[in-house]
Amino acid sequence: HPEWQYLDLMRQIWTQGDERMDRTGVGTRAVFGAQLRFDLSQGRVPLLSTKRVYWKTATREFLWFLTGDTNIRSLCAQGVEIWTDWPLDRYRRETGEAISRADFSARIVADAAFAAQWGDLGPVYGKQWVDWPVYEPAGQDGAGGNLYRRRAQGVNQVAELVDGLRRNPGSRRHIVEGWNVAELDAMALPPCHKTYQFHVAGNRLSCVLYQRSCDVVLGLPFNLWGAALFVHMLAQQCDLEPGELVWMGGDTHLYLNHADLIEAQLQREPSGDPRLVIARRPESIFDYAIEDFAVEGYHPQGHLAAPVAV
Ligand code: DHF
Ligand code: TMP
Repeated sequence: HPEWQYLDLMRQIWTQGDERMDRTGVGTRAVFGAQLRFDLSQGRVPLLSTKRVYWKTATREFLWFLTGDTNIRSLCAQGVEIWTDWPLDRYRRETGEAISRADFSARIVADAAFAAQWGDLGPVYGKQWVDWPVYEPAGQDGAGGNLYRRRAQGVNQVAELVDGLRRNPGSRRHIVEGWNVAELDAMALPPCHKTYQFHVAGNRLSCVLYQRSCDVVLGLPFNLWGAALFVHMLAQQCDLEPGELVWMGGDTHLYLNHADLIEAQLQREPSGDPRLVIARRPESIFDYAIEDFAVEGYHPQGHLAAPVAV
């Protein structure tokens, strides 16, 4: 079963990883450099069966990236709270107010001005994917220095990807990049799933995802799902068949406060063969809605909750 790859990686990190302190202060065990491969043919998806993964939440996050939005407001309005902790942390630090996460999220939804001030994550995935900034020369200042103006519309990497896959499938340049070096400082978190490269062989569309930093318990199940979803959507839009997902991790880690979940999940055995069904073929890659997606044959074992390291 393909999920053994995930469990084997988890076990390997847990038993042999290097224990080190990390940015969040929680501490991790980590390996550097890892690879997983998944067959995506016939609707197959790398959706874990050894715990319930909220694939609709992950899908809502992915569709939010495609809108270019970087504010958590529309996620919170849909009941998706996976990004709330970072703006909440900033709000608490800067105002000293001891607001609960639920109250913060409710205020983000109710109050547009509050959301504009406190709900934005900076130029994270969505912004870079569909509106990577472009600067053009705009004359000189009084001292003879060059001036630049930001173009109203940046590069839509996703639109160009679809176009490229259709026009020139054999290209080795089908890349969506999140790592905008000049803007990292303005992001709440620099991108983890930073590079997606696509490849067409025959009529099969495959993807390599490079993830520089990976929380194997909370992040990876969502990231595998997101990448697989991306391939299935692109294949549909470009009249290709989904091929393979190759996931590559840089710092691939387990947080020490996930010990109970890890011990429990490593006792479980994978089963089943879930398939993604996309109900219709939208006009473009930007026109999918959550209702368009269903998963058949998903019968996971129970959810295992774990705290997220902020
Ligand atoms: N920071 C860290 N330390 N790990 C992450 O995985 C992570 N992921 C981020 C942002 N920062 C991060 C964005 N993605 C969850 C899943 C994905 C995600 C953030 C959080 C999460 O908490 N998942 C839980 C609950 C999901 C829910 O209640 O909807 C899970 O069990 O899957
Ligand atoms: P870092 O920026 O210090 O590497 O911390 C980011 C943490 O978030 C790290 O544990 C990896 C995790 N993460 C994922 O695994 N997947 C994701 O999609 C995101 C946004 C974060």
